[in-house]
Amino acid sequence: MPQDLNHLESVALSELSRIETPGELEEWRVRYLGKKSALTAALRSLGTLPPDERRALGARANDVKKNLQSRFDAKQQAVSVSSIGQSIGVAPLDVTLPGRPFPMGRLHPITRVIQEICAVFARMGFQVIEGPEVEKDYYNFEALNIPQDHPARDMFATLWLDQKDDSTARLLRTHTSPMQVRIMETHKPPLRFVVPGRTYRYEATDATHDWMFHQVEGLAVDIDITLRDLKETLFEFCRSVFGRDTGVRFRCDYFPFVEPGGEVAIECFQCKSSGCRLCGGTGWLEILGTGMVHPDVLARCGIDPTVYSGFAFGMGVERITILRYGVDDIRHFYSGDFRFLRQF
Ligand code: FA5
Repeated sequence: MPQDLNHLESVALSELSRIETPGELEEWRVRYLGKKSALTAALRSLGTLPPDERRALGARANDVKKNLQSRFDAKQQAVSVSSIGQSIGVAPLDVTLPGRPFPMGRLHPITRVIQEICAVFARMGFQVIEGPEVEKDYYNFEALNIPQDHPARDMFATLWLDQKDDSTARLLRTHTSPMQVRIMETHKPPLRFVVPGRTYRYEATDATHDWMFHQVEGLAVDIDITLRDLKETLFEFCRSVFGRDTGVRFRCDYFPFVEPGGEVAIECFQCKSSGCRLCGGTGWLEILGTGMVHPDVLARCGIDPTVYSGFAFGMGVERITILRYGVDDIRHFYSGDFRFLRQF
């Protein structure tokens, strides 16, 4: 009987030394340490032996069981470590290797320029507010002194959402100026607001025109606001965004909702004002329309034009980004081409 136990122990240990997987190890445990194993049967049969034999054989059987159990525990640990190593495919793990680079996302250039524009005006005391892209005829046109059939509607080729000719007809806003009216209807002067947002026009595209583009509207209403405030605010804006050395041109223009009206243009970065495809040969890129808020518009919004005056402007964000970063065509911005976008 002791010889049987010695044989059993040496066979079990030699099999254990060749085991490599958790499955094989479990089979081994059932075979040598399980309830139906030869060792368990030997321990159970001890009661049938005479006392002397029982003591000696019992001690030996328990030794064998303890030895097999402790060798099993050690093997179980080794097998589980190596199976983790295999499953992650790195054995051993080199913790000194540099980490894998994580591709960083970035803001679209238009988003960045909108944030920059708003930050410049925030420093001058303007609040930022947003408004609806689906607008009513009333806010986009009528309240801005552009009634039905007014020729100035041709300045804003419109994408209509309703087929009716009244002030409730819905459209995709052609400019951010409707927000002038919404702000003046709901806030009391003094007012200083900028409104960034998307605008839409039913227009053919070229290097400086798209059918969807962004504007930032500006509105300031207070006692004693003059054209001088308007010019100084806009020149300060141009100096902040384009630097002191870039040429800025201010000249008269017509918009029905301002009087007088004007426009600001920046010298073309591509040809240095000598004329090229980008600036249409003029040497200048128009970035914004502006003017003193028309007294009729103030009155329509419940603000007394004999007490208050104000200025407004609407700037094209894509045009400013073109000039800021030297982009040669507005259509790059929404082409979804990562080779273009990764440059910013
Ligand atoms: C307007 O939209 C007026 N609402 C601006 C205004 C506001 C005037 C307040 C007076 C007082 P205009 O159509 O010129 O004006 O557009 C303003 C700016 O938007 C332009 O100077 C230009 O920078 C930009 N812009 C106009 N059309 C396009 C277009 N199709 N694609 C890209 N940018 C455009």
